[in-house]
Amino acid sequence: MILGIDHIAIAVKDLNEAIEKYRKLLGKDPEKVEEVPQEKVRIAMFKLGDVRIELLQGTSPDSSVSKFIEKRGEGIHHIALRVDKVDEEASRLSSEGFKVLYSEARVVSGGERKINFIHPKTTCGVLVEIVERLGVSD
Ligand code: CMX
Repeated sequence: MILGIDHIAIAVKDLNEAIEKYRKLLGKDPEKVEEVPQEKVRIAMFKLGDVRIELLQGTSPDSSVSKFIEKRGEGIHHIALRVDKVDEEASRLSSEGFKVLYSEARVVSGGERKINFIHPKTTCGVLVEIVERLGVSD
């Protein structure tokens, strides 16, 4: 089941500079800055009510975020939908004709989140992440 929007992710060239900009824009510090090696990114999460803004920088030239910036420049990279069970949603979406990118959902952030992605070609040009927050109530 889709529970709501978890976060909106913005691809940036320089995470530290982007954090400073968004700290001023939002008037708060990020709740978390971390590397997600499975996705070859460093991220900063700013929590705004129930939704987060995620800033993303690729950590290598073959990172999908680095390739995105190379092709399109900085900007909105994906929208993440919070779900209760990521594997069930991936199966449902796949059976509805959406292209699910990972055959197995990935557990990231020290076991905090389990994620998968839907190819933008099947979602009107927007990369969609589905995310289950494991053992967290907020
Ligand atoms: N949003 C919308 N369109 C995108 C896109 C994005 N984020 N990334 C790529 N595309 C488009 C490209 O513009 C291209 O369109 P055209 O064919 O019209 O030129 C098409 O999709 C294919 O693009 P590509 O450059 O060939 O890119 P790849 O096929 O190599 O990869 C994708 C695209 C979506 C499969 C890949 O980025 C992916 O696997 N993403 C999921 C993982 C991910 O994004 N991880 C980083 C975030 C992790 C996190 O938040 O923790």
